[in-house]
Amino acid sequence: MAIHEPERIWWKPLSKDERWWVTAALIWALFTFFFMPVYKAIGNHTPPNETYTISPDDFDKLTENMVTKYKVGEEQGMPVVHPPADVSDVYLRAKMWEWYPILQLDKGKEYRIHMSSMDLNHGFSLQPIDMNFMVFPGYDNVVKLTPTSSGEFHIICNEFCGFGHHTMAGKLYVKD
Ligand SMILES: [Cu+2]
Repeated sequence: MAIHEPERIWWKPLSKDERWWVTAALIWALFTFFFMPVYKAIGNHTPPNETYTISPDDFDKLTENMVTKYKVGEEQGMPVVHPPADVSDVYLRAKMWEWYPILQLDKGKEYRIHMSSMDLNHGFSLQPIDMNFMVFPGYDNVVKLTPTSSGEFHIICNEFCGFGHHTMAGKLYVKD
């Protein structure tokens, strides 16, 4: 038993202010809850829902195949790949701790960017426009993307993936 016994009435009727805030919070929570599926349908930047299972080896082969065919240059040992006009499927391989290869895309053209990981979960984060997707081993996630501005973009990993996580930075070029 406490030295000073607490007051027995622990619940008091809500004051007018409290009632107002609880009501406002409830309305907001319900609104966001029901708006989620609506925004999934009408929003134009919802996450991809095209996914396949693929072994890391097979994905690696597809990536290497693309690199061999469409390589146009190299930056510090990292190939730069520019797929021709009739090719829209491109591959981006994530592994500890690199994004491979450097993709060079054309502005206004629609691409299907396949992403997969060779080891563990990574996070694709395109900067500075802040587009984010999870990249998983064993899955090929297809992101449909049409670049609307040209320039140099950076891909960082936003899912902690070990000692070299902070060095896991890639590049993406968009040409006019
Ligand atoms: Cu990573």
